[in-house]
Amino acid sequence: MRLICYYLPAVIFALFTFTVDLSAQTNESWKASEAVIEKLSNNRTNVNYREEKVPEYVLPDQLMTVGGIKIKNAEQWTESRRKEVLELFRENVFGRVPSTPYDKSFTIVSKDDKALGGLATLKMVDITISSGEKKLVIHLTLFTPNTGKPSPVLLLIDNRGPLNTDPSRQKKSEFWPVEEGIARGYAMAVFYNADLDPDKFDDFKNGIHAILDEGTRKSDSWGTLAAWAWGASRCMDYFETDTDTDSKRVAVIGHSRGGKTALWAGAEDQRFSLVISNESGCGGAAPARRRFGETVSIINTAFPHWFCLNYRKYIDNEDEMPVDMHMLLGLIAPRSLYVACADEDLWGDPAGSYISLQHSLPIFNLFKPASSLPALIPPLDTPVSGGKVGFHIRSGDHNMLLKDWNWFMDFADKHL
Ligand code: GTR
Repeated sequence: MRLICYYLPAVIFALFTFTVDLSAQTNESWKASEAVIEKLSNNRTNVNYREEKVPEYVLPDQLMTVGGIKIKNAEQWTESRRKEVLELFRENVFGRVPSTPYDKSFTIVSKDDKALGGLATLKMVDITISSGEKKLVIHLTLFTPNTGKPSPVLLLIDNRGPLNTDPSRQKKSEFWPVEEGIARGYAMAVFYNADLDPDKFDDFKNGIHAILDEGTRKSDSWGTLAAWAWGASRCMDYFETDTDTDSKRVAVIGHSRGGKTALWAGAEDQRFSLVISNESGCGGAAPARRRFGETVSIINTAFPHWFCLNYRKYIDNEDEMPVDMHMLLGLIAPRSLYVACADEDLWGDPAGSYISLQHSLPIFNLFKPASSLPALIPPLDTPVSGGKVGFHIRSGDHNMLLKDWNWFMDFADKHL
């Protein structure tokens, strides 16, 4: 489908940003290091890491309906355009959740109310999804601070395997800093994405697909990222039943493929009041049209199971997408959104992720309080936030570290 509703301010803004990036040699604004560009460009000669080689592009108008009506207020957004944009992402990027009925049940498999030296309660919860004879278990690990009242929750979509999220806390990883989260008053929750669907191209015959998919696969059937996002919502179902957690204050967090998933979970499920997406890149916060770092072509080739089949229509054809990722970010409004990137992770397009966030502001600003961001990309290791949105670029490589979490929690302190 071709959108004719491109608009002039977006062109001016894109040109302005392009100019800014080229001239942003000062300490005031982040710019990728030449050494990193060189190294990455040598490693993958067919990938663009240079700002000056970003093609001209025009982002779709997030506030113009397919029928050509300009959205002017929050009510119009919520009642018409938001639903339309959500459908466009289901149809063209992530795929649709099947409507197959299912049952779910929660079993607290173990409970230790003296975890972390008595500071927290640890619950291991089995979330069982069943349809007829078939069933699947999502293993949720949940630490809640022993404060005697419901706590806000930071729910991590773990794409790195259980070794990073050891409930016994013998093995600690900065990827999931439970002790620091509990000390700041947060319930720390995690589930392993592969419980929903193994991270491989296997014809959608296992995981939740084996339970809920019916008939032959369609061009808009859900992919693996959508299955993981659906799993985050089932964890939310559980939080609604647990008096140690405050289900009105739950953040969903993910890194990289988990960051793409967190964004989609927050778009699909408005019960999440904060979304934190770390280095989500292509298919996450980075605009497809910039073709910077990982592209629609590369991601569909390397990870053909992540998205719906329709997404392949945009391989080397990004300008025909009826959406771009600023609109995915806008689907989080009026809730809170934090986007994080890493200096050396040009594969994930930090500059592009900031551009997306800036272009999502017209959606956030249909609501009060107003959201704003500096015109220039902020300097390294300098979080910025305004209204409902926040952003940082951390020094170093592709990862999610305690430093990132501390900035996430600073933002969450104000927004959860
Ligand atoms: C890469 C992939 C990225 C990102 C990353 C990760 O190989 O190209 O899109 O998701 O993996 O999840 O760490």
